[in-house]
Amino acid sequence: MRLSDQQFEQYQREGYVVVEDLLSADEVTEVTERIREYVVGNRTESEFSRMLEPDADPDTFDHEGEPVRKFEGVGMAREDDVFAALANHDEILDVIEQLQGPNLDLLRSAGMLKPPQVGSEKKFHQDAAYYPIQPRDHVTVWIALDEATPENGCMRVVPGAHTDGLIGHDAIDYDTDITITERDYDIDDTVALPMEPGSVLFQHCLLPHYTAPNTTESWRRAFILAYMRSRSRFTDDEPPEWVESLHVAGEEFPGCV
Ligand SMILES: O=C(O)CCC(=O)C(=O)O
Repeated sequence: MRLSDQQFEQYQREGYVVVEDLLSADEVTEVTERIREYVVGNRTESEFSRMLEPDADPDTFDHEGEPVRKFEGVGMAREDDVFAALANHDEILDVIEQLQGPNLDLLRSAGMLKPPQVGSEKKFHQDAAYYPIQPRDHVTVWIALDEATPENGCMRVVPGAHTDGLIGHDAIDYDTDITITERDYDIDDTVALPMEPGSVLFQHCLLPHYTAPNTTESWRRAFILAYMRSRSRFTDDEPPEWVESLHVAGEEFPGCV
């Protein structure tokens, strides 16, 4: 799998590219079902942190564990066979290698679930702001597991703004939920990226993006993977506790992340 010249140029110029139908329907079903097994407690072998939707009434869901907004942990891709297969997916890694070179570490593995009606917004942010890492060019992979639409909170990006560098962010309620405060982006600055299940967005870590609340009756589930070059280094002496990495391809380098 290779991005065409046009797709590669779009990634460089706009900071993102969507590859349609990269995952098969069976792969999408497998990942979606595995997520559900964890959120309802039928599986426990993989360690991850979970965050519930603040406005959800658990009684209105088929299972009280369902109104999870996100669950996250690089360990998921180490310990769970389905998430490990996804993190090592040949075609995803082909594109990442084209963008980042052959030596790769996984930086993030997360299920991002916007439940019907109560799925909340994710405010404008750059993924790079969460990670004190140089070079600042890791790639976030956002995999649609359901049809993602403007109404249920598809990804919205500010095209080309990754070239502005890191913009000031502040924490909203806690350190792991931050938003851009140095600029006043709104929805008119964005392009909506509706996607079918199995389509995959490759996004530069400096690209500002936003997802709206889910106001529909259907789920908007996505899976996120993020990859950096194995030669990346932490810029802080003590990186935040949520930063963890897993080597996935090519060489490892002493002293690097
Ligand atoms: O999937 C979403 O709604 C937003 C996810 C996102 O932008 C992130 O976690 O960085």
